[in-house]
Amino acid sequence: MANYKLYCMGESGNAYKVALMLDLCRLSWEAVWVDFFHGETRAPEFRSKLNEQGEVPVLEHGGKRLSQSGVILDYLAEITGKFGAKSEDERREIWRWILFDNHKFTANLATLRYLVQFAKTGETPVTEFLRARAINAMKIVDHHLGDKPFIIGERATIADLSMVGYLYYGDELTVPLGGFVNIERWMDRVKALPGWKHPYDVMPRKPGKAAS
Ligand SMILES: N[C@@H](CCC(=O)N[C@@H](CS)C(=O)NCC(=O)O)C(=O)O
Repeated sequence: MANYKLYCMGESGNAYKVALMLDLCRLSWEAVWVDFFHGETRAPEFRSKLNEQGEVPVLEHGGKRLSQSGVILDYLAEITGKFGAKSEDERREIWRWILFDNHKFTANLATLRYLVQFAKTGETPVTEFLRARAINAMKIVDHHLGDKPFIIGERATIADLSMVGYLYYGDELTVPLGGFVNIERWMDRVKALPGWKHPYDVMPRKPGKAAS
């Protein structure tokens, strides 16, 4: 029986951040598919039983139930001793980037992808606004990675797993990744970590699109 239960769906980059960490740490886990596209995260039962914030990922482990990918990553880093901080300065630097990720990087990329890819809004002033903000955030990250292989320096941490997660959805993001050379190299470095898998290969998708 798996030790960790992750409530997720393949389309969720935020859940993928946690799935990736679980796989890179070789932890035994099972995915519980959440029917996001039919409103499960908005249902009273989900909010009362799993997460009052109405979001995946949710991780259950050892009697604990955790949400917010950054908090879950921090929890797993503490338990495994992998991909975490080795000093207080590193801890602050990791959180500085996870907060930037949640506020500006993932936030804009994910909302843009949702509108164009899943809600099929077509191009609108809102998608233009979000794409411009996503590209601005990507410029900041690309510049930051100009002189270091990973977000806080020489080794991968949970800050990388948080920030890179959505980027493997590629064309679905409707943002040109091609111009961001440092980001592309960074994605390749994370991809080269033993245990890496694409999001659609680790988490179940909507019916008819099961994980391979
Ligand atoms: N900051 C949160 C964001 C989580 C999030 O936005 N999850 C999305 C799926 S990727 C969700 O469950 N949304 C449900 C909804 O908005 O109804 C995290 O990092 O865990």
